[in-house]
Amino acid sequence: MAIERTFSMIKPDATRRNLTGAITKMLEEGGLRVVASKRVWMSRREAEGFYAVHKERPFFGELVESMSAGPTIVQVLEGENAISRNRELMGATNPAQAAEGTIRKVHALSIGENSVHGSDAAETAKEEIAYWFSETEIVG
Ligand code: IDP
Repeated sequence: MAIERTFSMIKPDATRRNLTGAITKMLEEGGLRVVASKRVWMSRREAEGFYAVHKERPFFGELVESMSAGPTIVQVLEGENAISRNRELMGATNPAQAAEGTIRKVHALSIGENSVHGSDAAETAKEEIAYWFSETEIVG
């Protein structure tokens, strides 16, 4: 199996409820290792840039608003098949459809305030890691 890196965020709805440790524990117990982590309060411009792929979607304004409403923990996670493993641990985008025991099932409030982000493919993982981290900040 391939050791991969993926990009993860603990979103403002979760940091507001003091869930940074609880969510990180679920990621670690799920087999992923945190190899970079920092707390950022992203600007609207940073949120718009990060989520540019969604700019034509009807929820874009709401997404930018919620992502710049408070602190986010940005992380690089490493492990076997880290990209798909993280997506499994997160659960479906809409918490009402997320599987039992997933982070979103346990902690998310709604489809908009769904507590975590995780890259969906190798190319996006690379881009998203580079958006928030320099190589020297990642310590494997
Ligand atoms: P993902 O985070 O599971 O990969 P995406 O479809 O890439 O889901 O959407 C990115 C983010 O946009 C979601 O995590 C969620 O916060 C937000 N979002 C997606 N769909 C909706 C919606 O219908 N209403 C409000 N926010 C949404």
